[in-house]
Amino acid sequence: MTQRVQVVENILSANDRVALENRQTLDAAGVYALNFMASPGAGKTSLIEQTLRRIFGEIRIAVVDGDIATSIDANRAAAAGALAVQINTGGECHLDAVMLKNALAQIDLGGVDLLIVENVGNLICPASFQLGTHQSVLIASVPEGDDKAYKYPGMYQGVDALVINKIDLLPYVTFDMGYFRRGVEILNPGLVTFPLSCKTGEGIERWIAWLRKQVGSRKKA
Ligand SMILES: Nc1nc2c(ncn2[C@@H]2O[C@H](COP(=O)(O)OP(=O)(O)O)[C@@H](O)[C@H]2O)c(=O)[nH]1
Ligand SMILES: [Mg+2]
Repeated sequence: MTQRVQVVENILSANDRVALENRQTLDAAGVYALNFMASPGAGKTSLIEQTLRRIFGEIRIAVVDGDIATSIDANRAAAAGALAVQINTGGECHLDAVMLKNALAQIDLGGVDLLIVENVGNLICPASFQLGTHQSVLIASVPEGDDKAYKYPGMYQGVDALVINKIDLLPYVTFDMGYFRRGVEILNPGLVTFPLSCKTGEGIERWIAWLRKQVGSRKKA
């Protein structure tokens, strides 16, 4: 048992070293990077598409998509106008810093203002692996249920912003927003939160305004 814990600690600290290198690479190029995490189907790729639609031509975006297989999401991001790189993890349930490092090597970072990393859909493993991104965003969605913060505290504790997607489905799904938000508040007090719908567009402008501010505060010299 002790040996296993030791091995896991070593893997995580090796990962953290590469994450630091990634951060230095991003900073040197003046790129602001976000790590999108969520369950499968919460709307990560949809939010990337909606974001691109609104800031294309204003902020230069690259997307790194992580999935266990296929390039469906990178194709969607590329179709929406992003420079997109797909990482297939071959079964791993999360991205790690080495995978991002290899993806960064394929991108001309000098031509990028914002990098969005779409992590593998999973509320557990991605929370344990730093990538070197500046901030992480959790995309929750209404049909997942209002108890997810209580059930996946590690994920909710570690993020810098929370999107609550699919609010267009609130009339059809049992989802107590007060109960959900109380769970989030206990784990991550004051967390900036964006209820929105990628389908109707409601709430997205507030998210875009936040994003513009984050990118603007790290503008290339
Ligand atoms: N009703 C509704 N459906 C959505 C919304 N956002 C995404 N979807 C749908 O949810 C499914 C999964 O979305 P996707 O972006 O692929 O999720 P991902 O797996 O997290 O990247 C797709 O069928 C989307 O059309 C939303 O705001 N409202
Ligand atoms: Mg996706």
